[in-house]
Amino acid sequence: MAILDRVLTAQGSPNIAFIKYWGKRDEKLILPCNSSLSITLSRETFHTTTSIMLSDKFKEDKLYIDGKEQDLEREKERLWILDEMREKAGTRARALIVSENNFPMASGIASSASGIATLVYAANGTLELHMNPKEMSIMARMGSGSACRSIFGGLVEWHKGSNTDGSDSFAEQIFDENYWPEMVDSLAIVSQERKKTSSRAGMRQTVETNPLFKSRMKSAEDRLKKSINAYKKKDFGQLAEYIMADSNELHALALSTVPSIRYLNSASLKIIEVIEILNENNGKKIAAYTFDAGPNAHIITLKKHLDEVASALEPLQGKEIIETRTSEVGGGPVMLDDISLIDKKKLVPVRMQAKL
Ligand code: 2P0
Repeated sequence: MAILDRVLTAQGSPNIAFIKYWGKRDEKLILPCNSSLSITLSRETFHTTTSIMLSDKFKEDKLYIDGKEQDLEREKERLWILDEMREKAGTRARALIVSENNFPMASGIASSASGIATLVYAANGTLELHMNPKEMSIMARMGSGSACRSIFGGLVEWHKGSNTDGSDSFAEQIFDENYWPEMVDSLAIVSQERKKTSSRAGMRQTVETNPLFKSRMKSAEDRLKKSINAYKKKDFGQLAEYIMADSNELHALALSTVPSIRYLNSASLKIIEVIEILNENNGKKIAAYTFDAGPNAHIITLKKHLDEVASALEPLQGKEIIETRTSEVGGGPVMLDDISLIDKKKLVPVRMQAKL
């Protein structure tokens, strides 16, 4: 039985992929061509908070993100999973959903991963579906691929699976968030603009036009296995090599797609150079850069090297780099009992989050 006329609130966080998901074998169910691997970021640093209220009295669904009402027609590729969940729960009650991110959307920080994972988690509660994390990850995957990984904390693998119905394409926690507490992601924000090519369109173009894509599937799978092994041994140098190689492969693929897609900008390239010089001067890899579908640099390092990384990037601060935020490895989504983003009388958002 769904919970009606009451607000439930959940909070989740983005993830950063070490081995990237890029390319689908099924566009509707979102089945990937390769498995991927990520760490979930800490909710303390980056989060999406989502309140949901279901009611028989509502005539239609409404969604507000960061205070702005969204055009649901434009969001239907992601939000069809809400109907799936309602059908499972046997209710037609419409939903008022209010969601807030404490980081800029669509600039290479995984707002759709965080947003969809948090929505699935909140809806699972309000619809009383009692889905387990694996089932939630499958549901989240159908909304936005990388969202399936944000259902879990720690180091997470999204198994590509081979079934046509997607039943074996789900995320799984490999190590929890306490396994390697030294690990951090220092995000250097160099742009807050919306990207020109969405990930969805970008990966479709790559699959359709890029002859290099075939070899990517094998290299990603190999690198994924080796990365899990390096993480298990806490061999940062090895892991850093795989993280940077995979990011470079993704952006080389994007560049060689027709028409060419460029997610990195000149600030991103400068950061790559700084990290390479830093590693060279240390005689070993103490930091790794990785970029999603945007120019912002995620610098993966260990807490003991944070000062060195910060000094190396210092000349770019206030010029190329707008702001840096450092996150530990975080846990999966949670319910928040004492927060509501919905003004229950006016049925509009209550604004409460401070932006980065
Ligand atoms: C990833 N990215 O593994 C890769 C690396 C961006 C670069 O997953 O079409 O928003 O909704 O499944 O998950 C971003 O793509 O795409 C992404 P859809 P999604 O994190």
